[in-house]
Amino acid sequence: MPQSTPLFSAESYFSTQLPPSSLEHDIAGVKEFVRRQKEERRTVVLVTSGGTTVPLELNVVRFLDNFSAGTRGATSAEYFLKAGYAVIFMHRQFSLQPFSRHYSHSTNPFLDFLEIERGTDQLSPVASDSSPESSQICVTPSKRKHLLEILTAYKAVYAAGTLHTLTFVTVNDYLWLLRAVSQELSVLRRKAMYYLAAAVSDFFLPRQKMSEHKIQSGKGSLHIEMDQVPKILKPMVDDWTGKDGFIVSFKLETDPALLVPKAQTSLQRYGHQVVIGNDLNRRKFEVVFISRKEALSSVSEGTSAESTPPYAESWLRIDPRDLSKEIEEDIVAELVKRHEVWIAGAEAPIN
Ligand code: 9Z3
Repeated sequence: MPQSTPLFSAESYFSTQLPPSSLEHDIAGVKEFVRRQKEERRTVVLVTSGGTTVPLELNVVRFLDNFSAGTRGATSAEYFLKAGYAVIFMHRQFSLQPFSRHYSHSTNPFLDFLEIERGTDQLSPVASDSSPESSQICVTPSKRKHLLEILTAYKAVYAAGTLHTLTFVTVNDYLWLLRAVSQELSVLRRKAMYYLAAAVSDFFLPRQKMSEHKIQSGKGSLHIEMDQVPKILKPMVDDWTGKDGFIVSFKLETDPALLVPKAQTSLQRYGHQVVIGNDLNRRKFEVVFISRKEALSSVSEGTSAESTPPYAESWLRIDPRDLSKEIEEDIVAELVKRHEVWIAGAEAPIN
């Protein structure tokens, strides 16, 4: 009978896997950011975004990756900022970011809407002068309105200091950062929201089992046995955030029949506030909110509870043909409403 490896608990994971070298520095930055937001009495949301990698070697040449461009996280972060939240944006290095996402190199390269206006050469008025001093860079007129809107929002956020960015690459970086950031943010108690949109690998290779150098070919097929990534939502709810945080996780499935049951199981198992289920191919225009029924009783109508007790199942849909609308706008509006109810339900007043 094959021997099964014991599962990693969160505790055994953190006692055997090494923290990223930038952790201390990153957390000092988060501490300062949270201190300032607390002083200014803002609500803060941690948004995680993008896929996590699983390296196969210590000197990494190959790795597995999880699907995610970071659209959900980057777009949602913008709507949270617009709603007055301060945002800790923890994302996969090089995945999409709030504001700059509108000008992604592949879908809307910014060089394509810049134009050069050249001055005239004084000595030879016919030839145009291509020196940098006499050239101006302008935005194509048709793109100006949109750019101005984005740039204005971006500059306002930076002037207010309400966006703090952190990066991860591997699932190990992600887990260490998530724990440390959650612990820092927990000082805000119910005024902190955790919006876990990053695509997190379910499996990983513990460093003790990794080959130091590049895995060599020549021995036929490659067999790798991976361990399960510990289920960190439970300690996150109970310990890291002291049961006070408003925690929203995402459940990604490709089989529509599994979406609601898996989201319900997740909520039941971890006891957090909301699971948002999304089908890979429909995620841009349809999501389902799963939450406990009693938690919804004081939220305004507008979402239809139609599932079996004790869970409320509310579908949020937009017209897939309307490209000017982003579903994240409605997701964030709904969560902001629910978070207000959560804050109002605190036993002791929150500063
Ligand atoms: C999601 O489900 C996100 O909505 C997407 C966003 C990754 C689908 P894009 O970045 O995609 O807009 O391209 N994120 C969570 C996925 C996840 O890893 N969930 C885990 C699970 O389903 C645990 S919470 O088991």
